[in-house]
Amino acid sequence: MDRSVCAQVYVGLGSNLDDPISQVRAGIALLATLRATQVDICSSLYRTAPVGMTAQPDFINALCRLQTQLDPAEIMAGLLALESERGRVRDVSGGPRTLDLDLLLYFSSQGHMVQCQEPGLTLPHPRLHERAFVLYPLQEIAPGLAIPGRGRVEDLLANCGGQSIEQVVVIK
Ligand code: PH2
Ligand code: MG
Ligand code: MG
Repeated sequence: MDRSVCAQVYVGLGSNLDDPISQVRAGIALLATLRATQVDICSSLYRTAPVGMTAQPDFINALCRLQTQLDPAEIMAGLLALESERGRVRDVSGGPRTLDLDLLLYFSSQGHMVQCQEPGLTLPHPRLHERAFVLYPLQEIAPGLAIPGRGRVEDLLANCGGQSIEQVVVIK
C-alpha cells in the first residue's frame, strides 16, 4: 500500500470481560482485516484500573496505529462492526465490555490532524487527553507526539497521577 496516500490513525483497544488479554489480541488481529488498512505499530498491553464507573473489573488496554485509505466515517463504521464481531453488547454506558475500539486521532495523508464533531464521531476523542490508559501506550508508540490544542502526551500524562496502570504483555 502506498503510504504517501494513507492517513495515520490511532485506535485504542479496551476489554474487561471474557478473557480481556485474548480479546485485545483478537482485536489487534481484526484491525488488520479492515479494508485498505494496515496495522503499523501496536503498543504493549496494559492492565488498568477502571476510570469513570469504578465498580467493574480492571481493563486490558492497548493502542495501535493504522495506515489507511479509509476516511474517518468509514474507519468508525469498521470499528463498530469489529466490536459486534467480538460480541459487544451496548447496555451500561461506560460499563464492562468484551471489546471497545475507539477512534482516537486521525491524521490526513498530509499530516493534518482531522477535527470533527458529528453524532457518533468526535475527533480527536474528547477524553483522550485525561486518560492514562490511552496516554501511556500513546507515549510508548509515538513519543513526543503533540495533540493540537492539548499539548504533548508526556505533559498530559503528568496530570494523570493516581490512575493505576501496569504493563502486562509486550508484543514484538
Ligand atoms: N473505558 C471506558 C471507561 N473506563 N477505564 C479503563 N481503565 N479502560 C478503559 O478502556 C475504559 C475505562 C469507556 O470506554
Ligand atoms: Mg472507550
Ligand atoms: Mg468506544
